[in-house]
Amino acid sequence: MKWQGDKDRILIKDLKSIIDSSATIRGRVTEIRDLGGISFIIVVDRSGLCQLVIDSRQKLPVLQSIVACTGRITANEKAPTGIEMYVEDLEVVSSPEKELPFNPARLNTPIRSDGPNIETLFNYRGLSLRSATHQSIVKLTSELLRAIDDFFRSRDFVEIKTSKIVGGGTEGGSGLFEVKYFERVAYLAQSPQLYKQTLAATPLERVFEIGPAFRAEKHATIRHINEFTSIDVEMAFPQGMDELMDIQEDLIKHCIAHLSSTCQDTIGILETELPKIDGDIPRLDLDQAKEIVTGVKPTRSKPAQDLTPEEEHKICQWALQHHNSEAVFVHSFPVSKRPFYTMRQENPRKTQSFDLILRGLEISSGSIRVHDPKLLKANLEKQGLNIESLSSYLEVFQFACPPHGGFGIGLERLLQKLLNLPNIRYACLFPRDRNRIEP
Ligand code: AMO
Repeated sequence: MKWQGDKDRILIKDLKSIIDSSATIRGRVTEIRDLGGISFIIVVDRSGLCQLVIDSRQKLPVLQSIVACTGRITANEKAPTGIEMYVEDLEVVSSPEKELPFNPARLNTPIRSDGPNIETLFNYRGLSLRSATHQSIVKLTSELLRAIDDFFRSRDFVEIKTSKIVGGGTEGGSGLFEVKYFERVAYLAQSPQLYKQTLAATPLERVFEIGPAFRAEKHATIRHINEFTSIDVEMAFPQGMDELMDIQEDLIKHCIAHLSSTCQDTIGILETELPKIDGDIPRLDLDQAKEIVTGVKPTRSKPAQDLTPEEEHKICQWALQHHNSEAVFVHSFPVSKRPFYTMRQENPRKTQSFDLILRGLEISSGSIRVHDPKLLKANLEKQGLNIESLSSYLEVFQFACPPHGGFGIGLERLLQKLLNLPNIRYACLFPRDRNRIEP
């Protein structure tokens, strides 16, 4: 192999400015059509694709080879991008030594639940990521992260990264992964909840973190994974739950606007549409939401507990029909359904908590937090949690803490719903579920 460096390389997107001259491109072979005398080969690089025209008597590269091709660039309306290269020299830099299980170009179609087998796609993730469809999700995710980052920084939030090896759980119901930590057992963090609260209690006041969160849940559904990316937000002195919901509403609208101006290519490839949110996102008390979807008014003796997945779908249909919004906030969940750090309302059976449901799926949860150490201790005791293991967290409150609150959004669920993907796994690079830790 004689790799010459890429000094003489030109990116495919720049070929249109040098029509009728000679150039060298480097990239990957994604399609080959042998028409007898001549062959058409598609080569892609990070900037686009180019059709090569080559004499079929020459030894042709095989699919997925990495090539360096030199030739004359000409305009041709019939070529996929309006230009093509008449190859004078083609060097194969690297070619597959193993048979491909599938041709990644065959995945260049919108993602549908009855599409190619999802397990095969993830078994050969390195290959499926070579398709335009899967790469476009990666690019859109990168733009989404930029939009989130810009949004929070422009509102005085400081980005933090906290440890993912922790001494205990924070999120009640969901399970913990154990890790051997020298002579002790440690756990993978379910959420940065306690750390973000600790930071919001400092004069920084406003923080956000985008990082991994681990849940040892045995679910096998289209909306659960065991490692997800959590977008965590925490702020001191919020003007109640409404300010937290306002911030989240502005964030979602900002993300949709940013993606719609930067990612039309991806949206086109996926043949999808970003969610519609005209005007305000409606905000419903859980009891109201339950009554809308079941037709039965919850009572004091039989209060609403939560929404089922079917009810989450129904409440979004209602929001679209009545408010032109594919998103809806549901708030005021009962104490029994929220973690120990959640502040109660004047009605002590309800909490100052909320979920955002987008296109039928809960994508985030948030609340005003308890900042009184006595109340916090009482909650921990009531829930049978180990106060000792949370002593350094409790000290944050014992040393005085401002009122504060925040929320956490699952990045992959957000992507799943923004792009209408049939399974959360398509929004992950390398999904982790009950049956998969490879690749
Ligand atoms: P919660 O446990 O509701 O709240 O999680 C917040 C959001 O994280 C995402 N999520 C998941 N995504 C994919 N697979 C999973 N198994 C999974 N579990 C959770 C969801 C969910 O809405 N500390 C609180 C947040 C807060 O109050 O600030 C928390 O973690 O999108």
